[in-house]
Amino acid sequence: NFESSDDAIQYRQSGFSLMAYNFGDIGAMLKGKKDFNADVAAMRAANVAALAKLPLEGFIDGSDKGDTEALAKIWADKADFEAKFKELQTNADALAIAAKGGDKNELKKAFGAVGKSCKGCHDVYKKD
Ligand code: ASC
Repeated sequence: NFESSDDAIQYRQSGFSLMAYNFGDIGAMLKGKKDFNADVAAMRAANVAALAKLPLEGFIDGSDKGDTEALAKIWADKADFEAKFKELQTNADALAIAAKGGDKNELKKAFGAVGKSCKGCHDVYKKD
């Protein structure tokens, strides 16, 4: 278990940072900002799927206080927050499968779905 709210905040933020890096790299390839490499995309997508499983654990009670952009609404509407997080995990799993499949159009669609999950949650539960 976490020793403190700060530890929990650091844990979840680390997960989000790693996810953003791996997801962002797929985006850069899909947007032509760098050469597309299907093997790299599949590796990145697998990372996103694994990383999407982690941050939820860090949203412990009381950790709305501290160096965090998480809004108190997360804890007020925890069931909805968790449902949205599960949706991200499902979409991230689908992203990993699509990337492994090698069809770039399927990858684009799956990438869009994950991005919507990120934004959908940020719009409601993250400070802007
Ligand atoms: C990213 C990232 C996010 C999401 C979001 C998608 O790469 O860091 O938070 O995508 O911008 O809308």
